[in-house]
Amino acid sequence: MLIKTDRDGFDHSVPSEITPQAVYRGRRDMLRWMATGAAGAALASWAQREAFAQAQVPRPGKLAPLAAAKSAVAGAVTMEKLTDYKDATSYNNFYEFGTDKEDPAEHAHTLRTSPWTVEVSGLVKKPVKLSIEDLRRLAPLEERIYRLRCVEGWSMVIPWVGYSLSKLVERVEPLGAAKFVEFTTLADRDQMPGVRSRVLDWPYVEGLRMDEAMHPLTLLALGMYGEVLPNQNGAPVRVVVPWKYGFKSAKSLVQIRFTDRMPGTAWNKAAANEYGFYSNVNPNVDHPRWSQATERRIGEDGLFAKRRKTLMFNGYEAQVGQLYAGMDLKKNY
Ligand SMILES: Nc1nc2c(c(=O)[nH]1)N[C@H]1C(S)=C(S)[C@@H](COP(=O)(O)O)O[C@H]1N2
Ligand SMILES: [Mo]
Repeated sequence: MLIKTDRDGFDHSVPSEITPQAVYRGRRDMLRWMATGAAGAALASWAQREAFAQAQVPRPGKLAPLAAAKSAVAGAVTMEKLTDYKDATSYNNFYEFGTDKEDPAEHAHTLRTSPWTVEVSGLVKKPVKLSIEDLRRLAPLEERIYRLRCVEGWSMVIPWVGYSLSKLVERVEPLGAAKFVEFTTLADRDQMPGVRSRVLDWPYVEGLRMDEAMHPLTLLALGMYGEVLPNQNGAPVRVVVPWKYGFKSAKSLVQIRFTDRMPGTAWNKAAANEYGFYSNVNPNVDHPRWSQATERRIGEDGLFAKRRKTLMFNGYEAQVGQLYAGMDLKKNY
């Protein structure tokens, strides 16, 4: 069966997604059910999409499991084919472990993820230090299937486990003066060989405007593929901001700080004319050295594989477009 998802204009041939229905309905019943047209209606329904999404997430069985319920947040589950776990864990950007895509998978085993604390501080009523165990308990864990689009022109589809960052923000009660959130990630030479090089001004810092941080799609991620995060993907805790270029999704967080000033971010400091604060995925605003109009989906990279069209806000425009109403996105790149 061919399912046309008109949202992004791509056809996805996904016979495997029919299997769960077939399993619980039985074959004859299934055929009758499909003939009535109910199948089509059900396919479009949210519940059905959820069931299919769940069925397609493989559990790699490599790390500790992290149970999660399907997310009910609008836009939090894309139906696109998942990136293979192997690709998602062997083709990474994590400059603390080196600048080659293979480096994080090769070197990140030296990262000690336990014990781990995240300090939440700055312009808040209730600053707090939280262990990873605290963070896992802070809110119910959800599975979110997000596209992640790197500024370099490739993308993946990853089933993350976590909850909206807003849950943590609400807990610390930001003051009215708090306008931005700054994320600081671990920079330890002993555990992270890449930190000895000067490619970036360590620690790796990222930031969001308060309304971006509070948007339900902004995820505090503790796992992926139903398990705790692999080190190379930012263990034990990271953010994932699906409508922004991948570098906004800071890995291995140690501090979350509320401030009244726009934080200086690692990539903006490294090349201000190439990487702005907002960094929203935008096919209409080219990077100074290359186009952002298309992308290569990891796993589709055969000789004849077509590049995909990059979508405004990475396909999350319906959910986040309002945040930027009236802003010149060419200036605020
Ligand atoms: N601390 C830290 N976080 C980081 C990076 C990094 O180098 N250091 N790279 C970013 C970039 S450029 C991308 S594309 C994503 C990649 O996430 P993934 O390896 O889980 O796909 O992580 C982001 N977070
Ligand atoms: Mo990236």
